[in-house]
Order: sequence, then structure tokens, then C-alpha cells
Amino acid sequence: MKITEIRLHQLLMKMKTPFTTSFGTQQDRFITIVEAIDDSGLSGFGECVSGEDPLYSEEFMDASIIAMKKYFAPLVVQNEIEHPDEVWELFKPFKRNNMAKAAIEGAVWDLHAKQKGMSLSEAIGGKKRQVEVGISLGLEDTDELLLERVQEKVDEGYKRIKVKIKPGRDIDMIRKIRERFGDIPLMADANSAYTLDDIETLKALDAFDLMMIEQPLAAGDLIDHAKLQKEISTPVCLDESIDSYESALGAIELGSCRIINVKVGRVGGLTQSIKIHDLAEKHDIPLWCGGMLEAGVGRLHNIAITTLSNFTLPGDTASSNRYWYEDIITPEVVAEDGIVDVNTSYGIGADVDFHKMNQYLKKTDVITE
Ligand code: OSB
Ligand code: MG
Repeated sequence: MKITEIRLHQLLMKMKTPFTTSFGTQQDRFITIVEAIDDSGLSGFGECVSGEDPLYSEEFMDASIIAMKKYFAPLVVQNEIEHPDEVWELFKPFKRNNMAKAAIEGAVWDLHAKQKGMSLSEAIGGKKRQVEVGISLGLEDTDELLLERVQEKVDEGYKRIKVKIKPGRDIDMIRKIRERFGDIPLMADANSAYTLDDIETLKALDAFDLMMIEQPLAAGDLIDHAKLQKEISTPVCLDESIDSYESALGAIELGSCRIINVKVGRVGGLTQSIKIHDLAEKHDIPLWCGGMLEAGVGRLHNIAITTLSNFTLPGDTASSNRYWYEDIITPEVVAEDGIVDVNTSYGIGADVDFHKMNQYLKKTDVITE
């Protein structure tokens, strides 16, 4: 394929409600949509999931935009690409910056699928035509408010409820959820808010039969998570610590987790996600797809990766209306009773609606060489 132009559409999207984790509160979402255009005028789309500030990981949006403009966009317009799998190799001399790499690679994947007349799911070897979705609920000021949120999402039929925890907002809060909602599929995400000094708290959570505890310890750590997993019965799921195929291999070999949350941006794109998928499947480590407060393009990429066979647990790929009054795609992503139908028509399966996107657009950078 010949890519003649990359456009970086920089958006500021207002979230319906703020989203609070152990590392901070998000109110507006600064998002970059990557558009890759080929010599016939066809466009593929990707989304950069970096946070506005380097709080979840070291990447942040201003830096990702520079990385895309300076390194990754020029590489895809300067080189003839036969297949999107080549993009990771093309980017390899430049270390890390996985979310920037993934955003450009994602646009190339979508373009490739469209050129071949396939859906993105088919292009990556996905077979599922429906995927189960859960929801991630941020910390609320009081447990009562959180219980109301949980009630809403249980009523909407989400297949799994994830709540954020941090020291001081854990055991009592989880106990109240269990007391009110009984045996619902429930998990907790700490976003690395604990250390092994908190082992008694983490052991106490075993009493609540959580599906898993996500990233309790430091981002990047594998050793302490392996020690922790030996001490608790709740499966450890790693998010921040799995930033490459190599770290997934390390986590599996060390026994640092029993479940992996795959985020396409965090691991550097779809090609790397597929490689981690195949590794995890071989080792009976179930996967699910995590979210990064995505707009529609990122959401559709997440749904596509979830159609691979070893994504056996509900992901964070909720409806477009989870965070947005109006998403940038048509049709929007809609979960009914916790199920999203995979649109297998063409590429990511929906159009970027420029009329809708333009209301959020701050700036578009164009890279042609
Ligand atoms: O840890 O999974 C996380 C959002 C931003 C950064 C990190 C995380 C999250 C979420 C929300 O949990 C997932 C979503 O609904 O998109
Ligand atoms: Mg997480």
C-alpha cells in the first residue's frame, strides 16, 4: 500500500462525568485521531490513547503527538508497506512510545482491512461476532454514590463491574457492594496504589471472591506481583506492568499474574497484541481488553481485538455513551445487555463522522513526507 498522508486530528472531548482513579481525576479527554490516507483517497483510522499527563504511564499526549509527527508518521509515508505487521519493525529503532506507535499502526491496519474489503476483526483473525463487555467505575466521594452507580450498570446489563480502589477505599467499600449486590461478577483495579507492605489488606480482599484484582502493585513490577500472587487466592491481573511481549512472557514465567488486561496502545499496537494473545493462549492465561477512555475509533479497535479466541473475559469496551454525549463515529458503539455486536462490514465497522468530530477539533496536523 502507498500511504500519501497522515492527519493527526487533535480533539478535546468533554466527559459526561469525571473519572477518578488512585492516580487522579479526568474531566476532559484530550484525544488524537490518526487518519492514514492512501493514494486512492481511502482513509484508515487509529486513536492515540495517551493520557493528558504521565500519570497512568510515562506517555502523555503532547509527547505522543511529537513522536507521531517527528518519527512514526514520516516512516509510514516514506516506506512502501505490504502488510501492517511490518509497521512494528519499521518503528523498532525508536524505543517505547507505544501509544504513539499503536495509533499510527492502528490507522494502517484499518486502511489495510478496507483495501482488502474485510473487517478489521477478520483481518486480524478474529472469529467472534459478539463480544461481552463490562464497565469500569471510578472512585466516588462516598460509598453510597458508588453503590448507586453500580446499581445503574447492573440494571443496564453489563457483564462485569470493575471498581477502582485505593488504600482506605477498599475493604469496606467492596464489602458494601457484595452485601447489596450479592454474587455479581465483580473485580477491583488499584492502578498500582499498593505495596507489599499492604499485604494484609490485599489478603483480606480474598474474602470477597473477586474475579481478579488488577495491578495492585507498582507499574512495571513483576517480582512483587509474583510474591503477592503466591499469598492470595484472588487472581492477579496485570495492566500497567505488561507493556510488551517480553514483559508478558516474564509475567507468565514468574507467575506474576493469572490474567492479563491487554491494551492495544500500551503494548504498541495490534501486531504486538496478537503476539501476546497467542503467547497467553498457549499458557492458559485468559485475556480481556482494557479501556483508556476512548472515543469511537479506539473503542472499535478494542472490539476487533476482543474477537480473538483467548479474550474470554468481558472487557472495558462499554457503549459510546459511557463517557460521551455524542461520539465521533456513526453508528456509535452500543452494548445491549452487556453484548456488543461486531460490525463486520468494512474496516473498524463504522465511519468517522467529521461533522460530529469537528465540534471537538482543536487542530489537525498533516504529514506528507
Ligand atoms: O486502569 O484500566 C485502567 C482509564 C484510564 C486509564 C487507566 C484505566 C482506565 C479505566 C477506564 O479503568 C476504562 C474505560 O472505561 O475506558
Ligand atoms: Mg487498569
